Amino acid sequence: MADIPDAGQITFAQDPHSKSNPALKWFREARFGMFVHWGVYAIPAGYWNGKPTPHMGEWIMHDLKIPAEEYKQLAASFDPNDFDATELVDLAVRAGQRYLVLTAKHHDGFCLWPTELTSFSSTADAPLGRDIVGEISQACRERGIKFGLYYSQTQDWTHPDAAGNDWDFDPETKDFEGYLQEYVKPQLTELLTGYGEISLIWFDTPQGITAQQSRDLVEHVHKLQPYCLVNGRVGNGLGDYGQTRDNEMPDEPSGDWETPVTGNGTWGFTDNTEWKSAHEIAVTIAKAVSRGGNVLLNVGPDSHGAVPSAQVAELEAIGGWLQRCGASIYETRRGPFRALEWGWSTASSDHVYLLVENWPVQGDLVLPAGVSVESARLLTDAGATSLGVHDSSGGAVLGLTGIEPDAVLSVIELTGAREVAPL
Ligand code: H79
Repeated sequence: MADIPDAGQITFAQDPHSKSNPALKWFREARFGMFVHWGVYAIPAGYWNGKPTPHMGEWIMHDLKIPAEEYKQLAASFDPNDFDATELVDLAVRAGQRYLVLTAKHHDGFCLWPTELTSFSSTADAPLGRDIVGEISQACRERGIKFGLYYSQTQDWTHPDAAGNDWDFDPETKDFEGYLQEYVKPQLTELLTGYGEISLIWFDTPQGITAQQSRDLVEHVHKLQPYCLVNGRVGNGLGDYGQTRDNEMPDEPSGDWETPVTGNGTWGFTDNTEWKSAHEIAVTIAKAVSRGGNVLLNVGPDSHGAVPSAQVAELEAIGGWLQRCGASIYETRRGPFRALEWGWSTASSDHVYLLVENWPVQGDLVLPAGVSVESARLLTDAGATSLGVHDSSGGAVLGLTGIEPDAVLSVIELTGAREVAPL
Protein backbone atom coordinates (compact mmCIF):
# COMPACT_ATOMS: atom_id res chain seq x y z
CA MET A 1 0.00 0.00 0.00
CA ALA A 2 1.14 3.51 -0.69
CA ASP A 3 2.22 5.38 2.38
CA ILE A 4 0.01 8.43 2.12
CA PRO A 5 -2.84 7.93 -0.32
CA ASP A 6 -4.11 10.98 -2.11
CA ALA A 7 -7.77 11.35 -2.97
CA GLY A 8 -7.17 12.32 -6.57
CA GLN A 9 -6.44 10.67 -9.88
CA ILE A 10 -9.77 9.03 -10.36
CA THR A 11 -10.84 8.15 -13.87
CA PHE A 12 -14.32 8.30 -15.24
CA ALA A 13 -14.17 4.75 -16.53
CA GLN A 14 -16.84 2.34 -15.44
CA ASP A 15 -16.48 -1.40 -15.22
CA PRO A 16 -17.06 -2.58 -18.79
CA HIS A 17 -18.35 -5.91 -17.45
CA SER A 18 -21.10 -4.45 -15.29
CA LYS A 19 -24.40 -3.21 -16.61
CA SER A 20 -25.31 0.34 -15.74
CA ASN A 21 -26.94 0.39 -12.30
CA PRO A 22 -30.65 1.33 -12.58
CA ALA A 23 -30.23 3.34 -9.37
CA LEU A 24 -28.35 5.92 -11.41
CA LYS A 25 -31.81 7.26 -12.26
CA TRP A 26 -32.30 8.78 -8.78
CA PHE A 27 -28.69 9.94 -8.74
CA ARG A 28 -29.06 11.80 -12.06
CA GLU A 29 -32.30 13.41 -10.97
CA ALA A 30 -31.06 14.46 -7.53
CA ARG A 31 -28.04 16.57 -8.62
CA PHE A 32 -27.34 18.02 -5.16
CA GLY A 33 -26.56 16.19 -1.92
CA MET A 34 -25.29 16.77 1.61
CA PHE A 35 -21.98 15.26 2.68
CA VAL A 36 -21.70 14.89 6.48
CA HIS A 37 -18.23 14.58 7.99
CA TRP A 38 -18.69 13.84 11.66
CA GLY A 39 -16.51 11.97 14.11
CA VAL A 40 -14.26 12.38 17.14
CA TYR A 41 -12.01 14.81 15.21
CA ALA A 42 -14.78 17.38 15.86
CA ILE A 43 -13.67 17.40 19.52
CA PRO A 44 -10.07 18.66 19.04
CA ALA A 45 -11.48 20.71 16.12
CA GLY A 46 -8.07 21.33 14.58
CA TYR A 47 -5.89 21.72 17.73
CA TRP A 48 -3.98 19.09 19.72
CA ASN A 49 -2.56 20.30 23.04
CA GLY A 50 -2.77 23.83 21.66
CA LYS A 51 -0.97 22.99 18.44
CA PRO A 52 -2.90 23.67 15.22
CA THR A 53 -3.10 20.96 12.60
CA PRO A 54 -1.79 22.24 9.25
CA HIS A 55 -4.54 20.93 6.99
CA MET A 56 -8.06 19.56 7.23
CA GLY A 57 -9.61 18.97 10.65
CA GLU A 58 -10.36 15.27 10.06
CA TRP A 59 -6.66 14.68 9.24
CA ILE A 60 -5.39 15.83 12.68
CA MET A 61 -4.44 12.35 13.87
CA HIS A 62 -2.39 11.70 10.74
CA ASP A 63 -0.82 15.12 10.34
CA LEU A 64 0.27 15.41 14.00
CA LYS A 65 1.20 11.70 14.22
CA ILE A 66 -0.97 11.19 17.29
CA PRO A 67 -0.48 7.69 18.72
CA ALA A 68 -3.53 5.50 18.11
CA GLU A 69 -3.95 4.63 21.79
CA GLU A 70 -3.96 8.32 22.71
CA TYR A 71 -6.34 9.32 19.89
CA LYS A 72 -8.80 6.55 20.71
CA GLN A 73 -9.41 8.10 24.11
CA LEU A 74 -11.35 10.85 22.32
CA ALA A 75 -14.27 8.44 22.05
CA ALA A 76 -14.92 8.82 25.79
CA SER A 77 -15.63 12.52 25.12
CA PHE A 78 -17.91 11.93 22.13
CA ASP A 79 -21.02 13.05 23.95
CA PRO A 80 -23.31 14.88 21.52
CA ASN A 81 -26.18 15.26 23.94
CA ASP A 82 -28.13 17.76 21.87
CA PHE A 83 -27.66 16.13 18.48
CA ASP A 84 -30.95 15.72 16.64
CA ALA A 85 -30.81 13.75 13.40
CA THR A 86 -34.11 15.18 12.20
CA GLU A 87 -32.72 18.73 12.52
CA LEU A 88 -29.76 17.81 10.34
CA VAL A 89 -31.91 16.11 7.72
CA ASP A 90 -34.39 19.00 7.81
CA LEU A 91 -31.47 21.31 7.03
CA ALA A 92 -30.65 19.17 3.98
CA VAL A 93 -34.30 19.42 2.91
CA ARG A 94 -34.30 23.21 3.39
CA ALA A 95 -31.08 23.44 1.37
CA GLY A 96 -32.73 21.57 -1.51
CA GLN A 97 -30.46 18.54 -1.15
CA ARG A 98 -31.90 15.24 -2.32
CA TYR A 99 -29.40 12.79 -0.83
CA LEU A 100 -27.13 12.59 2.18
CA VAL A 101 -23.82 10.76 2.66
CA LEU A 102 -22.62 10.24 6.24
CA THR A 103 -19.08 9.24 7.28
CA ALA A 104 -19.82 5.86 8.88
CA LYS A 105 -16.05 5.42 9.22
CA HIS A 106 -13.44 7.98 8.16
CA HIS A 107 -9.66 7.43 7.96
CA ASP A 108 -9.28 7.60 11.75
CA GLY A 109 -11.37 4.42 12.14
CA PHE A 110 -14.03 5.84 14.51
CA CYS A 111 -17.36 4.15 13.75
CA LEU A 112 -20.74 5.89 14.02
CA TRP A 113 -22.70 2.67 14.53
CA PRO A 114 -22.62 -0.32 16.91
CA THR A 115 -20.06 -2.50 15.17
CA GLU A 116 -18.94 -5.91 16.38
CA LEU A 117 -15.48 -5.29 14.95
CA THR A 118 -14.18 -2.57 17.28
CA SER A 119 -15.14 -0.74 20.45
CA PHE A 120 -13.87 2.54 18.91
CA SER A 121 -17.42 3.61 18.10
CA SER A 122 -20.21 5.98 19.04
CA THR A 123 -21.97 3.18 20.92
CA ALA A 124 -19.21 1.30 22.77
CA ASP A 125 -16.42 3.63 23.91
CA ALA A 126 -18.62 6.75 23.77
CA PRO A 127 -20.68 7.44 26.91
CA LEU A 128 -24.05 8.20 25.31
CA GLY A 129 -24.02 5.13 23.14
CA ARG A 130 -25.87 6.56 20.16
CA ASP A 131 -26.22 4.81 16.82
CA ILE A 132 -25.69 7.84 14.60
CA VAL A 133 -25.99 5.80 11.38
CA GLY A 134 -29.34 4.48 12.61
CA GLU A 135 -30.65 7.88 13.71
CA ILE A 136 -29.73 9.68 10.47
CA SER A 137 -30.86 6.81 8.23
CA GLN A 138 -34.27 6.85 9.87
CA ALA A 139 -34.60 10.64 9.59
CA CYS A 140 -33.66 10.42 5.89
CA ARG A 141 -36.24 7.73 5.28
CA GLU A 142 -38.92 9.85 6.96
CA ARG A 143 -38.04 12.88 4.81
CA GLY A 144 -37.59 11.05 1.50
CA ILE A 145 -33.88 11.79 1.32
CA LYS A 146 -31.68 9.08 -0.23
CA PHE A 147 -29.21 7.84 2.38
CA GLY A 148 -25.60 6.86 1.68
CA LEU A 149 -22.53 5.99 3.73
CA TYR A 150 -18.90 7.06 3.38
CA TYR A 151 -16.57 4.22 4.32
CA SER A 152 -12.75 4.56 4.31
CA GLN A 153 -11.74 1.20 2.85
CA THR A 154 -7.97 1.58 2.56
CA GLN A 155 -6.92 3.95 5.31
CA ASP A 156 -7.75 3.21 8.94
CA TRP A 157 -5.24 4.85 11.24
CA THR A 158 -6.29 2.85 14.30
CA HIS A 159 -6.16 -0.54 12.56
CA PRO A 160 -2.70 -2.16 12.45
CA ASP A 161 -3.19 -3.77 9.02
CA ALA A 162 -4.79 -0.85 7.17
CA ALA A 163 -3.05 1.89 5.20
CA GLY A 164 -2.12 5.32 6.46
CA ASN A 165 -0.64 4.92 9.94
CA ASP A 166 3.04 4.05 9.73
CA TRP A 167 3.99 5.82 12.97
CA ASP A 168 2.34 3.15 15.15
CA PHE A 169 2.28 0.19 12.77
CA ASP A 170 5.14 -1.20 10.68
CA PRO A 171 4.11 -1.12 6.99
CA GLU A 172 6.33 -4.16 6.32
CA THR A 173 4.20 -6.43 8.48
CA LYS A 174 0.74 -5.16 7.48
CA ASP A 175 -1.75 -7.72 6.19
CA PHE A 176 -3.95 -5.45 4.07
CA GLU A 177 -5.82 -8.31 2.40
CA GLY A 178 -6.61 -9.75 5.83
CA TYR A 179 -7.95 -6.33 6.92
CA LEU A 180 -10.20 -6.20 3.83
CA GLN A 181 -11.58 -9.70 4.33
CA GLU A 182 -11.86 -9.76 8.11
CA TYR A 183 -12.67 -6.16 8.96
CA VAL A 184 -13.86 -4.09 5.98
CA LYS A 185 -16.23 -6.63 4.45
CA PRO A 186 -17.84 -7.64 7.78
CA GLN A 187 -18.35 -3.95 8.61
CA LEU A 188 -19.93 -3.33 5.20
CA THR A 189 -22.20 -6.31 5.88
CA GLU A 190 -23.30 -4.72 9.14
CA LEU A 191 -24.05 -1.43 7.38
CA LEU A 192 -25.80 -2.99 4.40
CA THR A 193 -27.97 -5.39 6.40
CA GLY A 194 -28.82 -3.34 9.49
CA TYR A 195 -30.41 -0.16 8.15
CA GLY A 196 -32.78 -1.00 5.33
CA GLU A 197 -32.04 0.57 1.96
CA ILE A 198 -28.60 2.10 1.63
CA SER A 199 -28.54 4.10 -1.59
CA LEU A 200 -24.80 4.69 -1.92
CA ILE A 201 -21.50 3.48 -0.51
CA TRP A 202 -18.90 6.22 -0.88
CA PHE A 203 -15.34 4.86 -0.75
CA ASP A 204 -12.23 7.06 -0.66
CA THR A 205 -8.45 7.12 -1.30
CA PRO A 206 -8.19 3.90 -3.34
CA GLN A 207 -4.50 4.30 -4.17
CA GLY A 208 -2.68 1.02 -3.72
CA ILE A 209 -5.75 -1.23 -3.75
CA THR A 210 -5.62 -3.92 -6.45
CA ALA A 211 -8.25 -4.34 -9.16
CA GLN A 212 -9.15 -7.70 -7.62
CA GLN A 213 -9.68 -6.05 -4.22
CA SER A 214 -11.78 -3.21 -5.67
CA ARG A 215 -13.90 -5.69 -7.60
CA ASP A 216 -14.33 -7.80 -4.47
CA LEU A 217 -15.73 -4.76 -2.61
CA VAL A 218 -18.10 -3.81 -5.45
CA GLU A 219 -19.40 -7.38 -5.62
CA HIS A 220 -19.77 -7.53 -1.86
CA VAL A 221 -21.89 -4.36 -1.83
CA HIS A 222 -24.02 -5.43 -4.79
CA LYS A 223 -24.53 -8.94 -3.42
CA LEU A 224 -26.10 -7.42 -0.30
CA GLN A 225 -27.91 -4.53 -2.03
CA PRO A 226 -27.88 -4.67 -5.86
CA TYR A 227 -29.25 -1.13 -6.21
CA CYS A 228 -26.79 0.47 -3.85
CA LEU A 229 -24.54 2.75 -5.90
CA VAL A 230 -20.77 2.55 -5.45
CA ASN A 231 -18.71 5.66 -6.15
CA GLY A 232 -15.63 5.71 -8.37
CA ARG A 233 -13.22 5.86 -5.45
CA VAL A 234 -13.63 2.16 -4.82
CA GLY A 235 -10.64 2.22 -7.17
CA ASN A 236 -9.33 0.82 -10.45
CA GLY A 237 -11.92 2.47 -12.67
CA LEU A 238 -14.74 0.53 -11.04
CA GLY A 239 -17.85 1.86 -9.34
CA ASP A 240 -21.17 2.96 -10.75
CA TYR A 241 -20.20 6.56 -11.46
CA GLY A 242 -17.11 8.72 -11.81
CA GLN A 243 -15.62 10.82 -9.07
CA THR A 244 -13.61 13.97 -9.46
CA ARG A 245 -10.88 14.98 -7.05
CA ASP A 246 -12.03 16.82 -3.95
CA ASN A 247 -13.29 20.32 -4.88
CA GLU A 248 -12.55 19.74 -8.56
CA MET A 249 -14.67 20.90 -11.51
CA PRO A 250 -13.86 18.93 -14.67
CA ASP A 251 -14.15 20.61 -18.09
CA GLU A 252 -15.44 17.80 -20.31
CA PRO A 253 -16.45 14.84 -18.14
CA SER A 254 -18.26 11.89 -19.69
CA GLY A 255 -20.87 9.65 -18.09
CA ASP A 256 -22.34 10.08 -14.63
CA TRP A 257 -20.15 11.82 -12.10
CA GLU A 258 -20.03 13.78 -8.86
CA THR A 259 -17.75 16.36 -7.27
CA PRO A 260 -17.41 16.46 -3.48
CA VAL A 261 -16.99 20.04 -2.24
CA THR A 262 -16.17 21.57 1.12
CA GLY A 263 -18.31 24.32 2.64
CA ASN A 264 -15.14 25.98 3.96
CA GLY A 265 -11.47 24.90 4.05
CA THR A 266 -12.00 21.59 5.86
CA TRP A 267 -14.33 18.57 5.94
CA GLY A 268 -14.22 17.85 9.67
CA PHE A 269 -15.21 20.73 12.00
CA THR A 270 -12.59 23.36 12.91
CA ASP A 271 -12.73 27.09 13.69
CA ASN A 272 -12.39 27.91 9.97
CA THR A 273 -15.10 30.44 9.06
CA GLU A 274 -14.37 31.00 5.37
CA TRP A 275 -17.76 29.76 4.20
CA LYS A 276 -18.50 29.52 0.52
CA SER A 277 -21.35 31.88 -0.27
CA ALA A 278 -24.69 30.74 -1.66
CA HIS A 279 -23.64 32.38 -4.93
CA GLU A 280 -20.40 30.36 -5.11
CA ILE A 281 -22.26 27.16 -4.35
CA ALA A 282 -24.92 27.93 -6.97
CA VAL A 283 -22.18 28.52 -9.55
CA THR A 284 -20.60 25.17 -8.63
CA ILE A 285 -23.97 23.44 -9.01
CA ALA A 286 -24.64 25.22 -12.31
CA LYS A 287 -21.27 24.22 -13.77
CA ALA A 288 -21.60 20.62 -12.60
CA VAL A 289 -25.16 20.12 -13.85
CA SER A 290 -24.37 21.80 -17.17
CA ARG A 291 -21.69 19.10 -17.55
CA GLY A 292 -23.90 16.21 -16.43
CA GLY A 293 -22.70 15.91 -12.84
CA ASN A 294 -23.73 16.15 -9.20
CA VAL A 295 -22.47 18.25 -6.28
CA LEU A 296 -22.03 16.71 -2.83
CA LEU A 297 -21.64 19.69 -0.47
CA ASN A 298 -20.11 19.06 2.94
CA VAL A 299 -21.20 20.02 6.42
CA GLY A 300 -18.93 19.25 9.38
CA PRO A 301 -21.03 19.33 12.56
CA ASP A 302 -19.23 20.41 15.75
CA SER A 303 -18.72 18.11 18.74
CA HIS A 304 -22.32 18.70 19.82
CA GLY A 305 -23.64 17.85 16.39
CA ALA A 306 -24.47 21.44 15.40
CA VAL A 307 -23.82 22.89 11.95
CA PRO A 308 -22.35 26.41 12.36
CA SER A 309 -25.06 29.04 11.95
CA ALA A 310 -23.11 30.98 9.31
CA GLN A 311 -23.11 27.89 7.10
CA VAL A 312 -26.77 27.21 7.82
CA ALA A 313 -27.54 30.69 6.44
CA GLU A 314 -25.73 29.92 3.16
CA LEU A 315 -27.47 26.54 2.88
CA GLU A 316 -30.86 28.15 3.41
CA ALA A 317 -30.08 30.75 0.74
CA ILE A 318 -29.21 27.94 -1.66
CA GLY A 319 -32.47 26.23 -0.74
CA GLY A 320 -34.35 29.44 -1.52
CA TRP A 321 -32.60 29.69 -4.88
CA LEU A 322 -33.50 26.07 -5.66
CA GLN A 323 -37.12 26.80 -4.72
CA ARG A 324 -37.36 29.36 -7.51
CA CYS A 325 -34.74 28.00 -9.93
CA GLY A 326 -34.65 24.25 -9.21
CA ALA A 327 -36.37 23.48 -12.52
CA SER A 328 -32.98 24.22 -14.10
CA ILE A 329 -31.20 21.72 -11.82
CA TYR A 330 -33.27 18.71 -10.74
CA GLU A 331 -33.96 16.11 -13.41
CA THR A 332 -32.02 18.09 -15.99
CA ARG A 333 -29.04 17.11 -18.12
CA ARG A 334 -26.10 18.63 -19.93
CA GLY A 335 -27.07 21.85 -21.65
CA PRO A 336 -26.78 22.40 -25.38
CA PHE A 337 -24.64 25.55 -25.21
CA ARG A 338 -21.01 25.33 -24.18
CA ALA A 339 -18.32 27.94 -23.62
CA LEU A 340 -20.79 30.74 -22.98
CA GLU A 341 -19.19 34.00 -21.92
CA TRP A 342 -21.90 34.75 -19.40
CA GLY A 343 -22.79 31.42 -17.81
CA TRP A 344 -23.92 27.83 -18.31
CA SER A 345 -26.86 25.90 -19.74
CA THR A 346 -28.88 22.85 -18.72
CA ALA A 347 -31.80 21.11 -20.40
CA SER A 348 -35.01 19.32 -19.42
CA SER A 349 -37.37 17.58 -21.83
CA ASP A 350 -39.32 20.83 -22.28
CA HIS A 351 -36.89 23.66 -21.76
CA VAL A 352 -33.37 24.92 -22.04
CA TYR A 353 -32.13 26.81 -18.98
CA LEU A 354 -29.55 29.58 -18.97
CA LEU A 355 -27.73 30.12 -15.67
CA VAL A 356 -26.39 33.65 -16.02
CA GLU A 357 -23.32 34.55 -13.96
CA ASN A 358 -22.38 37.75 -15.79
CA TRP A 359 -25.59 39.72 -16.00
CA PRO A 360 -25.50 42.42 -18.69
CA VAL A 361 -26.08 45.52 -16.56
CA GLN A 362 -27.69 47.39 -19.40
CA GLY A 363 -29.03 45.71 -22.41
CA ASP A 364 -29.17 42.35 -24.01
CA LEU A 365 -28.14 38.77 -23.55
CA VAL A 366 -27.03 37.36 -26.89
CA LEU A 367 -27.60 33.65 -27.45
CA PRO A 368 -25.21 31.57 -29.55
CA ALA A 369 -25.50 32.07 -33.29
CA GLY A 370 -28.19 30.11 -35.08
CA VAL A 371 -30.43 29.63 -32.06
CA SER A 372 -34.05 30.68 -32.25
CA VAL A 373 -36.37 30.91 -29.26
CA GLU A 374 -40.15 31.19 -28.86
CA SER A 375 -40.21 32.71 -25.39
CA ALA A 376 -38.00 33.36 -22.38
CA ARG A 377 -38.73 33.89 -18.67
CA LEU A 378 -36.56 34.82 -15.72
CA LEU A 379 -37.36 32.45 -12.82
CA THR A 380 -38.32 34.39 -9.68
CA ASP A 381 -39.91 33.82 -6.28
CA ALA A 382 -43.18 35.05 -7.73
CA GLY A 383 -43.03 32.53 -10.56
CA ALA A 384 -41.39 34.13 -13.58
CA THR A 385 -40.85 37.40 -15.44
CA SER A 386 -41.32 37.32 -19.21
CA LEU A 387 -38.43 38.65 -21.23
CA GLY A 388 -38.53 40.23 -24.66
CA VAL A 389 -37.05 38.07 -27.42
CA HIS A 390 -35.91 39.46 -30.72
CA ASP A 391 -33.72 38.25 -33.51
CA SER A 392 -30.62 40.03 -34.58
CA SER A 393 -28.40 38.95 -37.45
CA GLY A 394 -26.42 36.70 -35.08
CA GLY A 395 -29.33 34.92 -33.44
CA ALA A 396 -31.81 35.37 -30.61
CA VAL A 397 -31.35 38.25 -28.18
CA LEU A 398 -33.07 38.49 -24.79
CA GLY A 399 -33.94 41.97 -23.55
CA LEU A 400 -32.85 42.46 -19.95
CA THR A 401 -32.98 46.24 -19.62
CA GLY A 402 -34.59 47.17 -16.33
CA ILE A 403 -34.78 43.56 -15.15
CA GLU A 404 -33.20 42.82 -11.74
CA PRO A 405 -30.91 39.80 -11.63
CA ASP A 406 -31.40 37.07 -9.02
CA ALA A 407 -29.66 37.66 -5.67
CA VAL A 408 -27.96 34.23 -5.89
CA LEU A 409 -27.75 33.26 -9.58
CA SER A 410 -30.13 34.27 -12.37
CA VAL A 411 -31.87 31.52 -14.33
CA ILE A 412 -33.69 32.06 -17.63
CA GLU A 413 -36.04 29.39 -18.94
CA LEU A 414 -36.25 29.14 -22.73
CA THR A 415 -39.24 27.62 -24.48
CA GLY A 416 -39.01 26.46 -28.06
CA ALA A 417 -35.27 26.85 -28.31
CA ARG A 418 -34.08 25.29 -31.53
CA GLU A 419 -32.99 21.79 -30.65
CA VAL A 420 -29.26 21.37 -30.38
CA ALA A 421 -27.89 17.92 -29.54
CA PRO A 422 -26.09 17.85 -26.20
CA LEU A 423 -22.35 17.64 -26.54
O1 H79 B 1 -13.09 12.90 3.40
C1 H79 B 1 -12.48 14.02 2.82
C2 H79 B 1 -11.00 14.01 2.97
O2 H79 B 1 -10.57 13.76 4.29
C3 H79 B 1 -10.64 12.89 2.06
N1 H79 B 1 -11.56 13.02 0.95
C4 H79 B 1 -12.58 13.97 1.31
C5 H79 B 1 -13.93 13.60 0.77
C6 H79 B 1 -9.25 12.90 1.64
N2 H79 B 1 -8.46 11.88 1.84
N3 H79 B 1 -7.29 12.15 1.33
N4 H79 B 1 -7.32 13.33 0.85
C7 H79 B 1 -8.53 13.88 1.01
C8 H79 B 1 -6.17 13.94 0.25
C9 H79 B 1 -5.38 14.46 1.39
C10 H79 B 1 -4.28 15.15 1.20
C11 H79 B 1 -3.69 15.79 2.30
FE1 H79 B 1 -2.02 15.59 3.24
C12 H79 B 1 -3.91 15.50 3.67
C13 H79 B 1 -2.97 16.96 2.20
C14 H79 B 1 -2.71 17.39 3.52
C15 H79 B 1 -3.29 16.49 4.43
C16 H79 B 1 -1.35 13.75 3.31
C17 H79 B 1 -0.78 14.48 4.33
C18 H79 B 1 -0.94 14.35 2.10
C19 H79 B 1 -0.19 15.43 2.44
C20 H79 B 1 -0.07 15.52 3.81
